[in-house]
Amino acid sequence: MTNGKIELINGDITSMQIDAIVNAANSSLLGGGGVDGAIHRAGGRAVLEECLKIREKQGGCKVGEAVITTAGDMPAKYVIHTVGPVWSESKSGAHELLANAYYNSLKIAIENNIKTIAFPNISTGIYHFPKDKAAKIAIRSVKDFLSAHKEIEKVVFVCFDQENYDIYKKELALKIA
Ligand code: AR6
Repeated sequence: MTNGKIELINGDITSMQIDAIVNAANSSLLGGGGVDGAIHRAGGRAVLEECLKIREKQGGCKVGEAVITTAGDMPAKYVIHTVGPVWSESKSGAHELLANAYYNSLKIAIENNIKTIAFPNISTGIYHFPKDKAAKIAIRSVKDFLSAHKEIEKVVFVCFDQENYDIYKKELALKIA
């Protein structure tokens, strides 16, 4: 499914042939479960080694920020590691931090001459961000960035579960109508 420069697929982000895939990492950059675990497993040692170097230099990655490494053994060229917020009903700022994660991933992409990029549904797994709210933020952030920066040619939302796929399909279709 395509909506301008935005594409939607249901699948595994680690197998994507694209300039960069985004990782829903944590601040340690040492790997974890979910998509982070899958990316480190598929990318191999080279991904972790570059993460370790970034840790030495800047001590990890703050929530809403992004860093870049090789994609190691995966078909993509780069992994952009960003850290989404843990959902909390009571704490304000989660929406903005999630938008920052998308914005800063796209910003580091253009700084590295990346033209095509794939995002997982950041924060909607282990971090429990409500999927419908997260999809609206993701789509809004990407659309805003694309209208201000012409360098990016394609953004793919990669949904791993059917629920997220259906939410994105509806949201993106609504925007066309
Ligand atoms: N390809 C695409 N999407 C995937 C894949 C995959 N191979 N595997 C899972 N997803 P999560 P978070 C989806 O939990 O909520 C880690 O431990 C998944 O279905 O990976 O941001 C990190 O180290 C969900 O929709 O990330 C952090 O500690 C989405 O990816 C923490 O989890 C995000 O789910 C980050 O939590």
